[in-house]
Amino acid sequence: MHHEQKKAFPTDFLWGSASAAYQVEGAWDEDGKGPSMWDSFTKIPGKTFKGTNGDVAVDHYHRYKEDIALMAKQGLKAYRFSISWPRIYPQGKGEVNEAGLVFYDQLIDELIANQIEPVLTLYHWDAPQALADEYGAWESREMIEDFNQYCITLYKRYGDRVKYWVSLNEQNYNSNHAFITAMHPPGVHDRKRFYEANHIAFLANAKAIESFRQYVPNGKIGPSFAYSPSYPASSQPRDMLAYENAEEFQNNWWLDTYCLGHYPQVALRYLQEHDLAPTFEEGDIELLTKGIPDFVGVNYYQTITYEFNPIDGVAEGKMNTTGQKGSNEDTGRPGLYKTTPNGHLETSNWDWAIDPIGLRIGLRRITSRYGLPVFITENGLGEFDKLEADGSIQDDYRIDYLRSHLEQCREAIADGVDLIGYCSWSFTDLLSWLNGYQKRYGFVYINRDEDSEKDMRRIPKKSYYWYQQVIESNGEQL
Ligand code: BGP
Repeated sequence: MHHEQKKAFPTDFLWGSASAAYQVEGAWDEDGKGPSMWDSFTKIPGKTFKGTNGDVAVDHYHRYKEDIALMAKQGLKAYRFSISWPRIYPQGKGEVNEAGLVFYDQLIDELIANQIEPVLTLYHWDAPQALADEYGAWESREMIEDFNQYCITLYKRYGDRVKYWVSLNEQNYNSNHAFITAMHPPGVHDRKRFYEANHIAFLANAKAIESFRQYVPNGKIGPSFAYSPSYPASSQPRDMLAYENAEEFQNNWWLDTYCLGHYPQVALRYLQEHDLAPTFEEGDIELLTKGIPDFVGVNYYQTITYEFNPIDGVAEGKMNTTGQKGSNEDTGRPGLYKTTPNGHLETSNWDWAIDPIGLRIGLRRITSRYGLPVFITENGLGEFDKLEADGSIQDDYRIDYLRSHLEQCREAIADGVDLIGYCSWSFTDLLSWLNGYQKRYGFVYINRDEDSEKDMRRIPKKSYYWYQQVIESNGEQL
């Protein structure tokens, strides 16, 4: 008789949840912290939803003990957070700010005291404004060594207690918005500068990993990639070609370079032909091959479907940052591809396709192509939540989202994916870079909105208790 093997999560699976410094900490100018590029950018009128910024955020800087107590009560096994570079180096380099290091000492120690594995992100977009002023941050190769020195400081300080490290968070998504859509700092529309800055970020990532080997030899490190696996809109060959183009330019451009140490050939050739290719200097190729990670960090929210886009076709379309369903516009590169809604999938109010099987597909693609372990460093649903009169938040839609994605993780593990952990986005509600506070992701509701900080009370949602029993049963009870 055929006996199906029981599908299960490994016993040491890291059941986690995530955040990022700028989105939770607040205390933007306290204890010697210097300004980041986001501190400046969010103050420019019209850049963020209702002019929101992270000056106070959800006040995690002052309330981290309360937040960690809630993590411990939930049974969380891992917490992914990021370090604010200008809290450590207010000027980006040079003199180190001891008070900044002490804050993260305390955070890490508190996590460990509660048996929660710290997962430390070195860079989640908040580069020091001083380096932007001095040499244009990611547009200069000086960034590589300054980032390396900052990382070495953290390796030396926390390497004894932190085993899991994320190098760059969503280099792809961040540089796309920084240099193409102009929605992230420095707010530029220039594809050539995009490829140049992105190349420098690859080198910085590789350099940081090379140093990691020396200072934290027993640790594990990898970048977190914003992974939206591509689908073709149809089996028409020209849609298939558009899908291949998108996969190459939107995904493999990063994944291959991280994991294989070189750019995908056809895409590189196209960029050379169009005077868009990044500038290679001597030693670049060698450095990239030294940056092969221990795992691929995956931030998964959705798949994206592509179709043929003529040479005079669609370019940048507007992105839904209001939660008004249906307001997202298609976006593309003329002659290569354009996005199109996938009629088979439901979407969130921010028009993100909900596709749990897409996660399984993505995990398998990474496994087969690179043979590396995977760590899901973000996955979650941003939605409007309602604080009921009885003080509860009934976020069943979020439970459905997370459950269906975890079911596909279990399938992927059975398929042979070496999945070491899963961090939901996010633990508490927090500031969305472009969508304010109304697009909520947390297990824990924060009582504040765009108009008022209110009391910032922490209230566990229904999903908090659901995840609690998921962890307790090691994923058997989803
Ligand atoms: C990722 C970022 C996170 C987080 C998340 C949700 O791109 O790494 O920092 O913001 O997406 O995105 P959003 O807040 O735009 O809904």
